[in-house]
Amino acid sequence: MSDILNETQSSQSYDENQIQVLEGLEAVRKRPGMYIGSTGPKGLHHLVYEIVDNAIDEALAGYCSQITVDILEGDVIRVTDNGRGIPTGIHPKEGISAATVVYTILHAGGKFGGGGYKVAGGLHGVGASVVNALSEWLELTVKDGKNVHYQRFHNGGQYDEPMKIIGETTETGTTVMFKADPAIFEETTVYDYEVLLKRLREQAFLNAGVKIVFSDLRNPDETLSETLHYEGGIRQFVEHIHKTRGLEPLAEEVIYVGGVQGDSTAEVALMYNDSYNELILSFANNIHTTDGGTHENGFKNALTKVINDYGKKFNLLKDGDKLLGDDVREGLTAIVSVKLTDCEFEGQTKGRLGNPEVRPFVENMVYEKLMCYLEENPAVARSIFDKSQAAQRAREAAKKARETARRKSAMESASLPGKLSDCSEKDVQYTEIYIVEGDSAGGSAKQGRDRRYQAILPLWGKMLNVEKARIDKVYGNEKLMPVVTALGTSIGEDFDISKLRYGKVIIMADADVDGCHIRTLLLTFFFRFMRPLITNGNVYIAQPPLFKVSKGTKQVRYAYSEPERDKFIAELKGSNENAKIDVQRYKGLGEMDPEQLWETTMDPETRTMLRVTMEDAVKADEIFTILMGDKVMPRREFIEKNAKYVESLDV
Ligand code: TSJ
Repeated sequence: MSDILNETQSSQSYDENQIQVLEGLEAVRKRPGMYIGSTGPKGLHHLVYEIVDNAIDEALAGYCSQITVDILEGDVIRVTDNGRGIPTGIHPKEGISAATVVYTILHAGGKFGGGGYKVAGGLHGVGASVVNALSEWLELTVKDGKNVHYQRFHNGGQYDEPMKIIGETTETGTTVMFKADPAIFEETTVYDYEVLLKRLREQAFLNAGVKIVFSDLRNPDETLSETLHYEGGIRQFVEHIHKTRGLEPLAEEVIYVGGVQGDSTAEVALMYNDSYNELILSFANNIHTTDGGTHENGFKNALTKVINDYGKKFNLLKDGDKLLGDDVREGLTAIVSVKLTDCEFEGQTKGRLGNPEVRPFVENMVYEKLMCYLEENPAVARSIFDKSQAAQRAREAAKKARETARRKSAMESASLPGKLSDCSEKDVQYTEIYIVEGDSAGGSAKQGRDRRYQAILPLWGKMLNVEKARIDKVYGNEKLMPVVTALGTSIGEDFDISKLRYGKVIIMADADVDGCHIRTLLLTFFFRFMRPLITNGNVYIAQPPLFKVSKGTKQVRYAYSEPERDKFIAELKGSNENAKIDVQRYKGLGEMDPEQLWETTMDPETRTMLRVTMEDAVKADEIFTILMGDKVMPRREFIEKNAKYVESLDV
């Protein structure tokens, strides 16, 4: 910002500024998705992150010790920091307050959350104008140690008066208060406390020492509040994950390594637990890189190399024997966080870090420092090595089990499961498989389907506790094996997407607790053993209607939510207040006859389906871990927090 301030050019009038402002911000209002991803709940929450990120920058620059975030009545957000305060002096080029510039001029390359983000001493205010553009109103208050400056914007960034002084103060800081515009966020403008809490907590972990006080003041009878302040940074992030998931750590302390190269920093915190799962969360400039990238690859390479070299050095590993990446990452929880002056985000969802120089930087740093740590802590080193070797042995045993299973199925020659009703088409471009829980629903689906393109696989048998099961347990499991053979891809290391027999894999289950369970189980299973199916976008969740609203036998509507049900009731009633409207609540798929099921849920022309994202799968995996894990406390906490989800569940 200071280089903008140094430019000297002729001032413009307020009128001219207003026009320029409206043109810039109008572009944001016309295509909000380009700037915040979506206008759904995700985009709504993004507004808060964007404002908070600016305050965090001020904290990282060393000028701010506390950030306060409040959800006020009416879903108004207020963010306050005790930093230097956005500069309020007159901007020489624009002729208005610099703070007004931050809020009304769209910054070049300021694509939300990505692009032109800079750490420490960099580009403050990116995104503030976007939030302003998408707000019904926004108020900015800046304290500079002398005066209190104030300005109000309305209708997406318009203002009637310039920034003005409204009082005196000895304090410094910035306060932003805004109300998201319901005309933009049509679906909802209601914030989810847990969603904001999770992200703010994550930011507090990633920026050690930054103190964030988060409160929800919407309910006058019950204020929710949390102070998020972690001097231990990502070390505490790893501890937090273990605690909330009920995982038993292998060693007492979290291992932490970090380094600096030029303007870049990298840090890694890691810990092993007694589960068989791997969880690596990576971040670049505090942005979660869901698809990993060069920083994550550098870390993984280093870890594999360190543990192998350690084994060789201390004669724990026989000549020619090698531990693979999957072996050394079994039961690992790790956070990888890098901060760079310029991040390149790649891939369709921009979820992967691309900077090539980051891989060797992280790889060398982790290799050297982790090797040092292991040599200084032989007991910890030994427990990690032994665990990796146990994983390697299990992998070999699993391979044998796989080969036996393959031979067996080849001998029985019944390669496709008996309950599968296959489709006639073979081209995966057109085919889909419905995985259906419950025999009666399976029957309706089988009769209602288009047999040319739609295959039906009803599921039966007891649930498998995947949490404590290694991959060898999947082979021979009566519930999951039919899914594996029907899809044709195999699992784990053997997974081969080119063998997939259906382009769409659709989970169809009731909207009740059992349905929830089967969805969670299948998503967790796909996430752990057939992950490319999810990243490739092949997995869907069918959306059966919840209500049938009818007037007589001719006028029938299907509603997928309660508001929709009420809308249809009103429409069918029309002006005839006495009309008899029949409302049927579907408790399960089994209550629908084949025609209804086809019409409402399976007909590609009329159905709606949800495509499963990695995020959904990660969530399912988390829920599964907690529900099936053997720790009582996290499970109880989870059930208390998610009472709605687990309503009648007797765990
Ligand atoms: F961007 C924003 F408006 F959304 C926003 C900015 C929101 C919040 C809650 C805080 C902030 C913010 C910005 N807090 N602190 C600052 N600091 C500056 O803008 C600043 C102050 C002084 C100097 C300087 O060089 O003297 C430079 C900057 C960038």
